[in-house]
Amino acid sequence: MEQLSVGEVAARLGVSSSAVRMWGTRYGLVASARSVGGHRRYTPEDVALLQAVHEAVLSGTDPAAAAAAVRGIADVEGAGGGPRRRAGAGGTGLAVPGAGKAARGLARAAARLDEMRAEDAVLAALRDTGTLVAWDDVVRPVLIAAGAHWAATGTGIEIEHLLSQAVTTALVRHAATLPEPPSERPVLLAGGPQEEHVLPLHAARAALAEDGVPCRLLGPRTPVPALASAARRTRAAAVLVWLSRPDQAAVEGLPELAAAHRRVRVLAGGPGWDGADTGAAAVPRDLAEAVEGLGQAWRRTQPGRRINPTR
Ligand code: B12
Repeated sequence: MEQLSVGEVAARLGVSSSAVRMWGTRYGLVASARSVGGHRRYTPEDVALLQAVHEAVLSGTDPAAAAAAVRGIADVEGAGGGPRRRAGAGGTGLAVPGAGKAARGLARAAARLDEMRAEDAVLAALRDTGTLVAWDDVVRPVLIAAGAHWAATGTGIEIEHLLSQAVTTALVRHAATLPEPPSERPVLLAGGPQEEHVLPLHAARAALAEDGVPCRLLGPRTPVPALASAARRTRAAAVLVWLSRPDQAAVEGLPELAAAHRRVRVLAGGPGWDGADTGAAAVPRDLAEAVEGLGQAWRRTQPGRRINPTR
């Protein structure tokens, strides 16, 4: 097996030797072998990890998050006893720096592709703390780590898929245990016309259910005319369109949504709206703000109705 010196790794990656050493000390990506003379030697696995961090730096991803993510995966992949094994049986899981025990448990289960454990971890957090806290403290850190790992290495998509599945099921199960809200003037939640990402919408639905607010989730890739038609037919109190990436068709469709009927409130949620002209549509910054805005719009349609939040 070919092992490289610091200088050889630097030449291969096209960076300085000091950058390689700096990544080593700062992100824990050190050479795992030594030459006979005691000098550091990088194995092919070490070089692959450094390469991943380097690509993350070039693509603008946070290098600390990328390093933590690739190290976490390497720990799990090395759990058979290879040189990168750093933890007890099964490794440390997808690394979520600074996160609490529940997030680490979820990350470990996801990295091991243990769907049931991952689902249970999310469900337990939802029941313990409610959706807003569970989403921010447990679910989001692990999703971000999974996304950073994929961006840095181009691998681990199976972990992201399994994690998405487990999070969706847990949010649906949690919402299903809550009292059914009244059905009139619901809130509609939809992904934009090109959008596959809908986990934030599932989180919003669970949080709204905790507040007793009725809602319909239309899911990914909802064409604007279909959403406008659903808003009209249900006399929706509000609609939220989620975009994780920019989508001109969604921006151009906002007036059509606002015109669906007289009293519909339109919210544009997600990083895909950054910099877009959203006109009169409100732009919530996070789940709490979205749930607050949607809940308020619904409550305005319910004169005299007493709301009985469960959290
Ligand atoms: C899970 C996931 C998937 C799953 C989605 C499954 C599902 N059912 O939703 C699958 C595998 C389908 C997927 C597909 C793709 N994905 Co993806 N995915 C993710 C991942 C890991 C989590 C997404 C998520 O739910 N984020 C929600 C939270 C966790 O995001 P956040 O940034 O913390 O949220 C901020 C705000 O949005 C706000 N906020 C948080 N929650 C909420 C809730 C509400 C209601 C509101 C209003 C605000 C709000 O607060 C935060 C602070 O600003 C992200 C990584 C990431 N960092 O988000 C990538 C990510 C979004 N995906 C990405 C990409 C590139 C893709 C693909 C194009 C990959 C491909 N080549 O096919 C496709 C997209 C296909 C499409 N047409 O949409 C990129 C997007 C980069 C970009 N901006 O262009 C990301 C960021 C990964 C990365 N690091 O590069 N993905």
